Formats: sequence, structure tokens, C-alpha cells
Amino acid sequence: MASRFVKAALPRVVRPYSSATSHTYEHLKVSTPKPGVALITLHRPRALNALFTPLLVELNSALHKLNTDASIGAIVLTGSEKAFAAGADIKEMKDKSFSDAYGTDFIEMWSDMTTAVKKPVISAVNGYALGGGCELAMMADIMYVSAGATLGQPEIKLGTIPGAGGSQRLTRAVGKAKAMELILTGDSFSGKEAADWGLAAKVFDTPEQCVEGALSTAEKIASMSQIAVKAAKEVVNKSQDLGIREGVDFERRVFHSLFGSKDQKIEESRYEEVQRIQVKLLTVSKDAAELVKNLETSLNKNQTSSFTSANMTAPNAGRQSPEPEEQSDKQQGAPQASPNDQGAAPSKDHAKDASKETLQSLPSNPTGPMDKAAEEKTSKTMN
Ligand code: CO8
Repeated sequence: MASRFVKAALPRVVRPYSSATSHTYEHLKVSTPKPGVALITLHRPRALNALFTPLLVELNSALHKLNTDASIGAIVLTGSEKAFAAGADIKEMKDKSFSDAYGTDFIEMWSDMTTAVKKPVISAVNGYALGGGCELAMMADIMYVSAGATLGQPEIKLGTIPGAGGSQRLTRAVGKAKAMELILTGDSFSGKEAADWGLAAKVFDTPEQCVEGALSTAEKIASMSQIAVKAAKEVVNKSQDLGIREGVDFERRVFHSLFGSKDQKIEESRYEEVQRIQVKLLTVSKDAAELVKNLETSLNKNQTSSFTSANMTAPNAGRQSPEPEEQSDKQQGAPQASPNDQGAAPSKDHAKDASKETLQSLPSNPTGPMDKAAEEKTSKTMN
């Protein structure tokens, strides 16, 4: 018999960022451990989070509240370290008749997460996620797992089949052969396998890391434009229902509609501002490099004229050939001393003139906009 006190996978420090999740539930814990992120923890430890109606009513209520809470951008759904959810509640279901099930559209309400919730949901799966538990985890937009998690669709062992989307979602994620094998045998599989087969987006060593990983991804998503996130979730989900041509058409329509979004305009103008700053920085560094080059040239020039005038008398007067740099200056048509200057000692004025020349050759406003050609060249380099 399992311990009745199952340690929650929830990180220890949970700071509230929003009062929107202050409602208390009997079978759930809801908190906002990071800005824009809600964490729902299934909390029915004595039954390993087996999914019975009171829990699902609460779950739907929490999801609906969070879905309409503007301060929330993404939701993480988790359980305990021992069980995400050990399945639909077998005790609740064992006496149901066909008319009970059909008449009450039994299990249909489980789908609220996929039909009514427009914000991204990440499931952080630790411990058992069996039957309905596995189906609930797969309803999330992204699944994260810890390596030691145990997932599976064991319904066949109870003489039934998955009833909350397991046969459809598992098959889409892992392919027909693997899904058929898992559903027909009821064999379970590990978190590591779930990640290897593409059912889970990431695998973590420990349950705590799994929840933390889900929270930080949720935080990242929550920091994006909520309109764009909603649209992205919608178009990716449509890929599961539509053929490629219709899907791409649908995506393009939604993409076009985002040109009407204020968020897009804000983000684009921010991007442009960043680009403008980058271009300015490049201009400044280009100018600085030119300044150094000009100063070097001017220094070399001074040295050359100093050398020419000192040639006759200086201790290095017997030098046979100029330094390679001097030579290349001459070859490239660097300005030569005028005949009048020949033999004249380098004066302070000469150096001053050279510096003045250098400074005059610089653009008057080094941080100002570049000329068009230079700007085009820079932005090409950046792209
Ligand atoms: N439903 C209700 N109660 C459950 C469930 C469940 N799915 N799973 C565990 N529990 C309860 C146990 O009954 C036990 O309660 P109690 O102490 O009052 O007897 C408590 O949780 C702890 O369970 P265990 O003592 O069994 O814990 P262990 O650590 O020994 O074992 C297991 C953990 C392996 C997860 C084990 O509990 C188990 O096999 N559970 C059932 C898993 C399963 O088959 N899930 C799929 C259910 S099928 C489904 O989800 C959809 C179809 C349903 C059709 C039902 C037709 C009748």
C-alpha cells in the first residue's frame, strides 16, 4: 500500500504574483509562482490523483478562471511526485451503465482543456500517468516528463478502451504502430521513452526539475504577446485537423490578421529601435577604427618627414631602405613631402595640421545616421 502522504512535486517557494488564483479548491492547488504563470497541482493524494467528477469540475472551473484572467499568460498542470494521475477513478465508473454514460455524455467535460482553454497549458508529468491520467497529460499543449515517470493506456486490461482521446493523441504523437502496440497490450512506458518518441517535449532527471522546467517555459511564453501566443496555439492545433493546403491557408489568414494587432506594431517598432541602435553602434565603432587608422597614418607621415629631415644628421642616417609601412604608403600614393619641405625638420605645426586633417576627414556626427550606401552595407552585413 502506498504512503498516504505523497510529496508534491511543487517547488518549495511559491510566491503569489496575482490575486486571481486566490480561490480555494478541495482537490487542486492553484498558485502563481512566476509572473504570468499559473500552476495547477492535482491534489488527491489518497487516490493517486485518480480523476473523478468532483476533481474534474474543479479543474475545469480553475482553467476557465485562468483562461479569462488577463494577468495569466500560460498554465502548468502537474500532480505529485508519485502520480500525475493514476487514471480515471475506477471506483466511480465500475457501476455505470451504457445509459448512464451515454445519457450524461460521460467524460465529455474532460475535453474542456482542449476546447475552452485558449492559453497554453504545459503538463509536467511525474510518477504515474495512466489511462485517463495519460490522456489528461496529452491534452496539454506541451508535455514535460521526468525520466522515471510511468505512462500508459492500460484500459484494455480492464476490458475497455481509452475514452478521453488516448487512441487519437497517442497515435498522432508516436505513430500508428507504436500506439497500436501500447493500446492493445496496455504496456506502460517511461518518461524517457515518451521523450524519445516525441510524445514529451523534454525529459528531466527529477520531478522537481520537471516542474521547474515547465514553469520557466511557461514564464517565457507568458512574456510574449498574448495575442500572438493565442494565434500560434490555434494554428498549430489546426494542423491536427486540416490537410496541409487548408492548414497553410488557415495559417496565412491568421498571420494576416495579426497585422491588425497592436502587439505586433509595438514589437516591430521595438525591433526597429534595436536595429537602429545596432547600426549606430556599428557606425561609431567604424568611425573609431577609421580615427585610429588616420592617426596611425598621420603618425607614420610625421615619422617619415622627421626621418627625411633627420636623414643627414641623425644616428640612423645610414639606413638603406624605408620600413615596409613607409614603402607601402608611397606605393599607395600617400602624400609626399613637397620639395619645399625637403630637409625641413618636422615641426609641431606639421603634426597639428595632420591631426586637423584627420579630424576633418571624420563625419561631423559620428552617432548620426550613416549615409544611405553605408547603411545598406551595414544592414546587409547584419542580415
Ligand atoms: N482509480 C481509483 N483509485 C485509484 C486508482 C484509480 N485509477 N489508482 C489508484 N487508486 C487508489 C487505490 O485504490 C488506493 O486506494 P486505497 O488505499 O483506498 O485502496 C490508492 O490509490 C493507492 O493505490 P495503490 O495502493 O494501488 O498504490 P501502489 O503504489 O501500490 O500502486 C498503481 C500504484 C500501480 C498506479 C496502482 O494504484 C494502479 O494500478 N492503479 C490503477 C491504474 C489504472 O489502471 N489506471 C487506468 C484506469 S482506466 C482509465 O483511466 C479509463 C478507463 C476506465 C474504465 C473503468 C471501468 C471500470
